[in-house]
Amino acid sequence: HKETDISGTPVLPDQGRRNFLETTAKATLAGAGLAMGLAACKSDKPAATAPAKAAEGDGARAVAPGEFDVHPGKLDSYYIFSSAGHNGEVRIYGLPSGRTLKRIPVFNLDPMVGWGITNESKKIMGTKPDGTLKYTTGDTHHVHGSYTDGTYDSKYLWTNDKLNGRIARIRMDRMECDAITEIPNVQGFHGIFPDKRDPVDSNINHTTRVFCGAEFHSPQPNDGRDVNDPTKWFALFTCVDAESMDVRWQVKVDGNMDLVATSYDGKLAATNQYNTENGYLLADMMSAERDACVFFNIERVEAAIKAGKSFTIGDSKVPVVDGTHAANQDPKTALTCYVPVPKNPHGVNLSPDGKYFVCSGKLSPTATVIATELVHKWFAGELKDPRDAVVAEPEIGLGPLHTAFDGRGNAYTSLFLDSQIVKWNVEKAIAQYKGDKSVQPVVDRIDVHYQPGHTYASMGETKEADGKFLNAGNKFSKDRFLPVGPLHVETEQLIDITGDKMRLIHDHTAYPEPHDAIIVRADVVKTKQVSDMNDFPNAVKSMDDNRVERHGNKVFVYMTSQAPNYGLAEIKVKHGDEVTITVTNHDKVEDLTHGFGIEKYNVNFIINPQETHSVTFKADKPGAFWIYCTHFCHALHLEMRSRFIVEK
Ligand code: CUK
Ligand code: CUA
Ligand code: CA
Repeated sequence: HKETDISGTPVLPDQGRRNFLETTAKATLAGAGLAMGLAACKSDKPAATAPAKAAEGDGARAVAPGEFDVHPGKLDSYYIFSSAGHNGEVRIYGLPSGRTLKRIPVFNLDPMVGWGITNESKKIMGTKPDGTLKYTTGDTHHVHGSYTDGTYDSKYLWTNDKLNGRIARIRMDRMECDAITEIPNVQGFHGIFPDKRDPVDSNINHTTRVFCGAEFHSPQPNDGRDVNDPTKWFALFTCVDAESMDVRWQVKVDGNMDLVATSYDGKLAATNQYNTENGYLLADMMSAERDACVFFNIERVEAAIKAGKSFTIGDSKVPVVDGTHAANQDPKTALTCYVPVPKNPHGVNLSPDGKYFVCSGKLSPTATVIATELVHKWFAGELKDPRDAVVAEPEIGLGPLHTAFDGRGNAYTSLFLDSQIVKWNVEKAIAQYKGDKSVQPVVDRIDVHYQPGHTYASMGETKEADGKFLNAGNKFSKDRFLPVGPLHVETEQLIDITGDKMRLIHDHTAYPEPHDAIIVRADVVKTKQVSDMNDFPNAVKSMDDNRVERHGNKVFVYMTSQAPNYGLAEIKVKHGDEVTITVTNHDKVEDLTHGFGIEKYNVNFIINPQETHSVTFKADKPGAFWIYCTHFCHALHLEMRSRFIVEK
């Protein structure tokens, strides 16, 4: 197997990586105009004081063959719940194997499941008055789970749709999307994070709110009247109710939002801002030396809304409060605290002990450590300058994006430009910032392949961070897998972080394009393998209930499935009828899913054991059309058929 450089010239393996990096880094710098932004770095090398990086595959550190194998029939010890980017779905992988376990359709269409085809899924996705879907695309970036006592409770996952401004919820017992809410007056809804307890009521020690950041500012209201007036353009931070999925409130902010993190005490939500300049153009967005990480005082925001200090925008009924600098000058009443951080940060992550928020300056080779306690002090009027909440700002390498934690005081930051994960010690970084020149916060580096976006650790976003596995979600795979044409698969790399040195365990593929994920201990996750028929209000409960009912030109077909038969061998309707077919799967055996497809009618969905799904469509083609089971279920699966007869 020969490695080639970007021009196709065969080269030695290590050179291949280096050449590629240089070419990509240069292209990235030139293309995005980052050279200008990085002027402050003065060097294209990691900080000179950093320890030399250990070569990948170093014999002493290499992972022994089979060390992390999950043998046939054995189960993984962790789940990864991952976003899928502009594919619009959420995915589940097993770790350490990297096996794909499930793809959960959310904002996208999925003909296997019938997502976007069944009436039940269309109701969740949202329809226009004519019954067709309002949106058929989405862009998921972040997936986060609901919390109880500071760790995952396996109840819900939430994900964002950056493209159409929607938040979706997945119920974890079935691992299916059960609610989607469109957030008013936002564009570029990017960061999302659930709270971990109530800010006031100490009895509520679980998630009840989900916070959403909007990355793009837009005219408010956005009805065409103020498109040319920059003063009318602003972005909103949104709170959604975890149970009802209703939008509770919004906060007007200066600048934009990117990612979101929340404190363990329920009192703070944070979001990094890279466009404090409110720029429309790249150069404008990079013009300020510092941007910010803005903290929201949740208790005060909700008190302000209760006191009626809110307004509404356009047709939206959602109360909005003013969180801008100008309106929040007095710390003792402020709703927001803007902590300055270096140029265009990307990512904000909380340490598992809850003490520090880490916000990386994408265009600065640093990570900024902000003490939770000091942000509280600022809100109490006991800290003069929000910048004083910064307790460390170590130089860690080029293009720092996201930070993960091992629960032992170490942080792991993805370095997009350096194509590395850098491990650094938070307390050492604090000591260095205080003036101790003898400490070096960076303790290890590992090459990843290539250009990592998010990195995340096992249970790393909970109080139970266990420091076992770290995943690097890389944006370029180049030469890591068999070539499959111009679109490359992405590389997910699993790293062992139990020792002093990080060790690369293996690569697994991911169809473009995951961004973020969480790694959850397998024993935490509780799912049902067979549904309860009573959870489906339209279930055809008895095998004797198979029937066709006509109401004018509307025909309702009620049928069952039980391997290898459908409850009706024939369905007769008239050309032009509106047909609704409801199918209940009476099989109780785990894994005994049936499919339901109608030839030429573009109808296709599955029915898991004890579940019910329905479709509605127009019988617009006369003739006889086979209905067949699309999901392999039985030795007589091919014979599992029925006829759809449309009479002229
Ligand atoms: S983002 Cu993609 S690498 Cu949307 Cu969390 Cu940073
Ligand atoms: Cu039922 Cu295949
Ligand atoms: Ca900026």
